[in-house]
Amino acid sequence: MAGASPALAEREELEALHRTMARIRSFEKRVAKHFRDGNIHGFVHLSIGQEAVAAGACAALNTDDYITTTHRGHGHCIAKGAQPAAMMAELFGRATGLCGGKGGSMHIADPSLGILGANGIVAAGIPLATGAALASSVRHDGRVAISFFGEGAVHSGAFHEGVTLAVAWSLPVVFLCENNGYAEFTRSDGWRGPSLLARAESYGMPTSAVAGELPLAVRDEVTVAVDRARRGDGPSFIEARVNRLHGHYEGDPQAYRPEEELAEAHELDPLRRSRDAIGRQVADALERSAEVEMDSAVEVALAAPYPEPAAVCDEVYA
Ligand SMILES: Cc1ncc(C[n+]2csc(CCOP(=O)(O)OP(=O)(O)O)c2C)c(N)n1
Ligand SMILES: [Mg+2]
Repeated sequence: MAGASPALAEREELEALHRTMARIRSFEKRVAKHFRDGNIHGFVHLSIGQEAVAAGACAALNTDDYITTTHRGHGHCIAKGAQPAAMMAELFGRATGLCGGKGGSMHIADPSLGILGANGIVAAGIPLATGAALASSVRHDGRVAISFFGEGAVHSGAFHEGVTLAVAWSLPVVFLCENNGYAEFTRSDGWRGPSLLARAESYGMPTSAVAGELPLAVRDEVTVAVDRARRGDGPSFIEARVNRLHGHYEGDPQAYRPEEELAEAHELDPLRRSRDAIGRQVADALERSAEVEMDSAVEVALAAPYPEPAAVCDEVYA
């Protein structure tokens, strides 16, 4: 707000970030319930516990900037502006879904908002974001791309290829790695050789780490990388350390996780932290409004028709 004191401005920013996180959490709580009840088919992977990264990072972007995301992408899409009712309809397989009900959770996309897609293939969004950044650089249109991915993705050839090209051509892309400590059911601290950041640094781009439960810190760190990319100074790599509070997929009982570790992860729940920062009353109001919005998203989605059988091959390219 023009003329607002820095403390007031920061408070308003924190509230806006809490609102985004609450919307993501409410959306995914409903997805968990309807998956359990058998109303959603296929696999769903929730980002409960990781909302601050989506909220903070997308707050550093413009509407026409790009993102690519992963199998765990609901939060990134909501934070980038996707309509929850259309996302929910997609998960329920309805014709009004963002992909006409044919994609589901792992293929949510909305190109009109620069959301180039969730992706069931680990690391596949990295070269896509690099490609979008190449298009921006050729067109000189000032758009920046963020690629969200997990730490499991850095073992993939697609990571190496995407990052190498982005550095070589100084492309406007931010590689945002959400390190939640697990790739499926395997702890990620078992690899030999250099650390994640040292490995990323070896490609020749700036790297940094941020506490992924603090949305304002994420926003500030990502803003530095986005500004750099927009200036034409090339890509950056950010590691956001986060905690995944649910299983790898819904229904995963997480028997492989020690109880104390999960308890510590809950201590770092970003919404809990943020509630402390903005106060209970404000947080309650924001969370209630998110619940109402997401109840309505479910209601609208459930009332929508399934795609016509005759449309089964429409928009299918392979
Ligand atoms: C190319 C490829 N290999 C393997 C898989 C199976 N798989 C799905 S998610 C996943 C782990 C990903 O871990 P991470 O990148 O850390 O993301 P997180 O699930 O922790 O968010 C794997 C191996 C896949 N989908 N695609
Ligand atoms: Mg992981």
